[in-house]
Amino acid sequence: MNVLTNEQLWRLAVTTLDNNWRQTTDGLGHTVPSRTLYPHQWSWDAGFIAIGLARIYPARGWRDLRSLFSAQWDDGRVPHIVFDWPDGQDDRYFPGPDFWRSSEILAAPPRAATSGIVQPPVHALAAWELYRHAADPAARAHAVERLHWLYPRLVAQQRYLSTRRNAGGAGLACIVHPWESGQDNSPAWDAALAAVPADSSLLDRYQRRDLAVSHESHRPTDADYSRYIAIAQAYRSYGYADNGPGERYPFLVECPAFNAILAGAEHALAELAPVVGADPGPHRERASQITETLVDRLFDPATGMFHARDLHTDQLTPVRTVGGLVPLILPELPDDQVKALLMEACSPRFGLTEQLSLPLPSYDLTAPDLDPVRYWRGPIWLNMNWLLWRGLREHGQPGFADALHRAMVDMVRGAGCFEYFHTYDGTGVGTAEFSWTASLTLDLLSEPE
Ligand code: 9WN
Repeated sequence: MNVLTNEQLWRLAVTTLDNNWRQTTDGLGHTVPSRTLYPHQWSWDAGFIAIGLARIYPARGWRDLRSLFSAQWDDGRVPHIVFDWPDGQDDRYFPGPDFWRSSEILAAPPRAATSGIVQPPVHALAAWELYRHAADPAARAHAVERLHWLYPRLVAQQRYLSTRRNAGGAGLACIVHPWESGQDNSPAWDAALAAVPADSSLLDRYQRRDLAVSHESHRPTDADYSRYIAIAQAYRSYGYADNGPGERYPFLVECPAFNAILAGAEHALAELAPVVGADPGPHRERASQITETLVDRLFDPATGMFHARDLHTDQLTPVRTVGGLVPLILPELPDDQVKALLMEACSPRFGLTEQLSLPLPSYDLTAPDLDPVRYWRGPIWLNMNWLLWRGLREHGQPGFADALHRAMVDMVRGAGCFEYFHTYDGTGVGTAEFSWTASLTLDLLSEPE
């Protein structure tokens, strides 16, 4: 692919999002992450997508959020996938509706079949970006009207994550499946996953669909996939209830990026609350509490970064992954942790400099098991770097922020809107025409260095 000018890159990103828009029969419509690999609506993708749509088609951004939150469960959980088709009628993605069986489990099923797990709550931030970029009085009025609908649903989502998912009892949300982190195959989960037996017979019963459209060397292994299925099945077998004893959940982890995004959502809600006549105070308090607990429980002074805590063993995972740098997005992160994260980001493990040529990898560059093309085990993701860029700006680091901005835009300029990028040369890996790469590129181009 030729290196694109800014105008060409902008057009490519807009076309990618246009091609991935899907009008659904219920009239709502949404953007799919990818027409081939992920042909439905995904939760945190919808948030990142709306952030870019705020720059070109805000009404569509609000529709994406509306589609997702119309499938919110009564307990406040926002499912990680909203399916386009009714139960069992399509097999383009596994696990589909007939695996998750949301309609059998819920007393009041939402408008669509969904999965039963969640993803990081980036949606309040997306709503704030849509609101703050509303350019004229009509757009602002539309945003206010949309917020009156969305704000209570965002609050319910936060309540679900902060209470029902507080399995560790300290006030952080736990994840019950690696897919809930959004960084599915990250080495951060290896230790916790090793305790889950890999039952290969599950792959005789269920067929992976991802390998039909992407290369085996880029995707999680069969052993990990069979663990993913077993963990999801266990959660389903308890009706996706979150109040059982810990042993019920084969995987029970506190993820630093997930909880940083949870606290970030409270900050965004504090901005949005006055727009709908609500009190921002409780949101600010919760943001501060989560930030404090995150530092207490997930920061390791020995490594100078954040790590996931396995609630079964009460141990922090030793590996260093990009998710452990994401708490940098938090405005109230104490100076000591900000300094430590900057030092870690600038170490040979993540390679941040003011002259960097490629954005930060998903995994420690010095780790012997880094794989430059396999899913979350080394390659570069635009959404994680976009979060870090926001964190660098938040903490007064314009030199690093601008360098990272340049590296992100140049990588997509050279490779196109791929799902992720090769650790060492930035070539595109995974599925092409990936929505959040397109949308966050639009955000970056709209916010020059
Ligand atoms: C499982 C859709 C999703 C992203 C995740 C990414 C990947 C799914 C998969 O794709 O996960 O949810 O099948 O691998 O890891 O972050 O939301 O783009």
